[in-house]
Amino acid sequence: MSDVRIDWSTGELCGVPVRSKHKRLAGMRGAYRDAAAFDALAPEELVYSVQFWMPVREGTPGGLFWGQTTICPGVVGDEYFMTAGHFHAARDRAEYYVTVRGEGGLLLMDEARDTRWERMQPGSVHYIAGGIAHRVANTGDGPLTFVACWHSDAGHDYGTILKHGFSARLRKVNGVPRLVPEDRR
Ligand code: PAN
Ligand code: ZN
Repeated sequence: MSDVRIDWSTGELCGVPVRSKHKRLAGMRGAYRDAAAFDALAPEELVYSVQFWMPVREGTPGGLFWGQTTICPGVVGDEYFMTAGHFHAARDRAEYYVTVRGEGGLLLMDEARDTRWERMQPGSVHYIAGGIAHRVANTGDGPLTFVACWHSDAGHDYGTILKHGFSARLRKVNGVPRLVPEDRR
């Protein structure tokens, strides 16, 4: 019997080795476009939670990690609640995302800063190639959950996104998601 189980109806993991992290609005200052809308929301509001299983030490060559991310429904101004987003520190490391429930958008940006997006819906399988920054936005009315599998030696480069952002944002325009190019910065 494995140490970890997944509930496929929610994506939730259970088992002793499972760890979790919670991202609240206070930890995402600067990520959203509309600063006034951001300041009007409660800093302690939960944006997303991640559960993950690291069966080997971070940095182990050839190992794999498993996780699930649940993003709450919500907007900051017209921008959907989303993950911070990152490149993998080891740029050649790829990843799979698979949607469990909800509706969303996966933003994919290459190192030339070209951004495209893929719709996420239950059952959609997304291959994130190496060298591609990835961020998920919840475009639906309920929780968006996806599972992920990535290399234990991938590492996370959050700094590049913190500094330069993505070149486009997924915004709610006339009630539907639209990829809107960012002003240059
Ligand atoms: C995912 C992400 C998770 C949270 O497990 O880490 O969805 O997003 P941020 O890490 O951008 O906050 C993954 O892509 N791992 O590599
Ligand atoms: Zn990743």
